[in-house]
Amino acid sequence: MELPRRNRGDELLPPGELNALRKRLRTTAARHDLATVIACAFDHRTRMLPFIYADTRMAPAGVRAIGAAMADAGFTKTRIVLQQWNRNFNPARMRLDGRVPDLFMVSTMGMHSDCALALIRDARQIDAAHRPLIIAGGSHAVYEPFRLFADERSSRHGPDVVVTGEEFVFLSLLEVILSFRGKGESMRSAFFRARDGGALDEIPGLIYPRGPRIESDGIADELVDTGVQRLLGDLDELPHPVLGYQLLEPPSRGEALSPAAIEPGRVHRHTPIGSLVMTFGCKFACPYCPIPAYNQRQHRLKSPQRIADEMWQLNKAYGLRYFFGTDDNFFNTKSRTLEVVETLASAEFDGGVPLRKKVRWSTEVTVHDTLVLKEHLPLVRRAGCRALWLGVEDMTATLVKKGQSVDKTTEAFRALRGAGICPMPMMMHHDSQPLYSRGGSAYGLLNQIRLLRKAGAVSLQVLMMTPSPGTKLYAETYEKGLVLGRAGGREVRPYMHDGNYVIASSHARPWRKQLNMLVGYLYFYNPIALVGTLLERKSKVGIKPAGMQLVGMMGLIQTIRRTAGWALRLMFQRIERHTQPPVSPIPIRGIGGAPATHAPPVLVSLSIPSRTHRETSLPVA
Ligand code: B12
Ligand code: SF4
Repeated sequence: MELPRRNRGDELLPPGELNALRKRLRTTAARHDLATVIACAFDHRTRMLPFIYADTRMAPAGVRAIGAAMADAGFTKTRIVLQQWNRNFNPARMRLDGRVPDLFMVSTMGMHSDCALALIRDARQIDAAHRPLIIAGGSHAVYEPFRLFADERSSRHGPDVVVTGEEFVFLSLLEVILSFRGKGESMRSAFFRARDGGALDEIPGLIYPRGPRIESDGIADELVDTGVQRLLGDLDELPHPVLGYQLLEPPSRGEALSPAAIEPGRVHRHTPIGSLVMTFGCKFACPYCPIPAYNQRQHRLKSPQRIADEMWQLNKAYGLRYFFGTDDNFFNTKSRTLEVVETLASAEFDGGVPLRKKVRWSTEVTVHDTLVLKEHLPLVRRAGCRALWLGVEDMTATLVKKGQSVDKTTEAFRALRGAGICPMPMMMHHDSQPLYSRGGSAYGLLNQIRLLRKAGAVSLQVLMMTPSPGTKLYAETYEKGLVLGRAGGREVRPYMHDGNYVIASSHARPWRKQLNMLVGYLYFYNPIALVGTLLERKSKVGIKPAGMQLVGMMGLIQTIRRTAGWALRLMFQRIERHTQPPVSPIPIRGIGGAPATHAPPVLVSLSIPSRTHRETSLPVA
């Protein structure tokens, strides 16, 4: 089920609303000496292709954005802890400025949610008198917030509140709590008073638990959903990302926090790639993708000048040289893209130093829009772009139709290579695609990989079609009995929802799909291909393809190590399947009798997700 759309014309915040809120908070901050820890949940079992390097060497933008919003408002006693770098961090032992923090926040994607729930459980061990207010957010909170309360391992102990939105929602919540907070009162106590006064219900984008035992032992009887957030339209109103990087906890094996954040001069060593928000949204409407609905069908933008300034400031403050745009489809609008790349190509700072000499960037686009911008690709390169990730999915458009075809993909890849930009295809393997197809057909996985390599692909991503929460296809995939719950007694946990495991399939032999992905990677990343790329190193993309081959081969070893066991279970052991999507064991309601906007597609009282499995004889694809 997609996130519902707000009323037409009411999707976006009025211009200036976030700026005004930031200004108001700055005047309040001096009266509240807050200490805050923001943790980014990361499940190390997800470390494999195709994200093996980017997953730990790029400090995620979500936690940095929330940290930047705190620092911008004047709450500089804030620390960002990445489980990517601090896997033993234990919130029960955290001290900042010599005390237990006032706020403990957790950001998580769906596949890292086991770790997020463990962090929340640990934080709840702090005695009630000193316990921080616990807030959860991030993409898992956006699409399936109820699961943060419905975990069978946490027996209904969740965060105090979940933010299903962005900076504006979080800062509005903070403002309301601070307006209730008495001198010396804890943030938790002020939060409960704000909740009881009905003040939270005025902020769309929250889910909070209620029940007589919430304050003492955290057990929820119901969840209250305040609705779908209003989105920020003008991204120039966001706090500057330079603020977030100064809050990063240094990597360590310890459980507690270090006395200080990473020194600015060392930031680029730990996070050599900086993720950067440039645009949000995409004009397409692929049924397996939650992005258009999340963005309320809007395309949200930062001005070209602001993007240039952010790159420059981040380079100056931290030595960051490589950026990855968090765009859903950077080329979405031609005129707008041209404005950005023209500005980046010509921007100069500090009395004439060209930005393009200092920074390089990459991002995500579509094949369709790459062709629309074909003649401008040399300008895109002059603007500093060196690689573009493209959702090729299935080149023959059998699985997904968004205007791609073998010829168009080949044309787009050749044009990119011709301009000196690395094309990085993202493919989706699916039940009806064979490993190899005969007779000149381009349908098979290996046939397509071969075509992509010939067209100039520099890296490869092959993921199995996996149901994504917040999409039209999500509930249906479960209801059709395609989603696996267990194989050979091993339960499918959230970390396996990363596209690397076959966890949704109607194929008679799903293990084949698992092995197909490995064969596909092996066909692309191997020593012979490495030699080929070295021989071609004088092309416009230089030795980048050889570098990607090395990263790919290392990542492939990890991928085989992690997923081969699952293939064997699929091959030899009994498979159990889900018959319904994840449910909320806790009832969830909207405000004033309205239906909950973030409720699960099926609401079943007091059932436990892992019991929704059934054994099947497998339907044949
Ligand atoms: C960049 C990116 C990546 C990078 C991440 C690198 C990094 N370390 O940062 C890479 C390429 C590695 C990656 C990989 C994957 N990704 Co990805 N990725 C994105 C992308 C495009 C941008 C994320 C981002 O930085 N956004 C900008 C920041 C500012 O926004 P944000 O993270 O949403 O945070 C905001 C709010 O959520 C909120 N918030 C966030 N945290 C918190 C915490 C608190 C306490 C509060 C109050 C608020 C809050 O405030 C923030 C500011 O507005 C998103 C799509 C999107 N447009 O968001 C997908 C997305 C996050 N990825 C997704 C997925 C599924 C994956 C993969 C599994 C691959 C796949 N199968 O598609 C892998 C997982 C790899 C791994 N081991 O983690 C999904 C997650 C879905 C889910 N339910 O969680 C998303 C949402 C795309 C989608 N399908 O919709 N990804
Ligand atoms: S083109 Fe990509 S971002 Fe756009 S809707 Fe399709 S999958 Fe989502």
